[in-house]
Amino acid sequence: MSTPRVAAIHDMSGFGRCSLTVAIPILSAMGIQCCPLPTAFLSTHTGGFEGFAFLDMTDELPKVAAHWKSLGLCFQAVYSGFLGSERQIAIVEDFLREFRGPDTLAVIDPVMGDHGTVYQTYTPAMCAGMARLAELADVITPNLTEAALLLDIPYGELPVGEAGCREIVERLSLDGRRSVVLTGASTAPELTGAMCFDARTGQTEAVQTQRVPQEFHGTGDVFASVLTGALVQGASLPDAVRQAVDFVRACAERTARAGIPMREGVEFEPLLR
Ligand code: PXL
Repeated sequence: MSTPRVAAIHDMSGFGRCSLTVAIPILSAMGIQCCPLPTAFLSTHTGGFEGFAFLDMTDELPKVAAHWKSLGLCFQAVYSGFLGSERQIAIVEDFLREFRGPDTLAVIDPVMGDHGTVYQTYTPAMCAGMARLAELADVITPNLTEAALLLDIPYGELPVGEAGCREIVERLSLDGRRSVVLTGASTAPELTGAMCFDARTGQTEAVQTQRVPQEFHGTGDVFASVLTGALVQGASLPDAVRQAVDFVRACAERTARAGIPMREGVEFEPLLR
């Protein structure tokens, strides 16, 4: 069997371990060819840094898609995350329509914010567009902040606890047609992980691990990259979520022990093997 191929539509941030600097190494280590479509080039990510350089790549995306189409490329998965402008939403929608075959998996990480706050470069129109884009997904991977934005309810009014997380993923499933993996979902104070709704089975399941009592930047990107890799390898949704939860926990534990500043992301490199 040839090496599976994933189109990864995220930003490239030079420092801070997120998006493409996470997706490329993780997918490669999982034996998957990662073909990046950078949505923007930044000096750092926008969480915890000020004065970052930001080059919007919107105009390049359709040219990349057209060239790839002329080469007859196919992808086992299209995996999108942080977008650089409102116009990119329609471009990613077009990319999905162009490149989606009957077996192509569409994983959309609706990256918009964290800890109840929307990221600096996201406008309300971009958030509304992200919700529309996410309707095309087979699997979405929101955190709690993004779940509130997708449901169009204030962060403080999200349903809470294990029952609340179950309700959130079921409400986000588009009547059971879309799989939902809610990250940062916790069923007990000492635990964290994900709550997932699997559209293939109709089952909702919590996947939990011991909480590392510290926040880290970029864990959502590490999580969604491992999840995408495992799904492309043929894992079931709950098994892919388990792999992602366990890998993020291992990275978080190591990073906390090393005392690395939150904004530098998690030290996943030593654990890639
Ligand atoms: O981790 C999500 C993310 C991705 N890309 C950029 C970001 C963020 C979150 O802050 O700023 C550029």
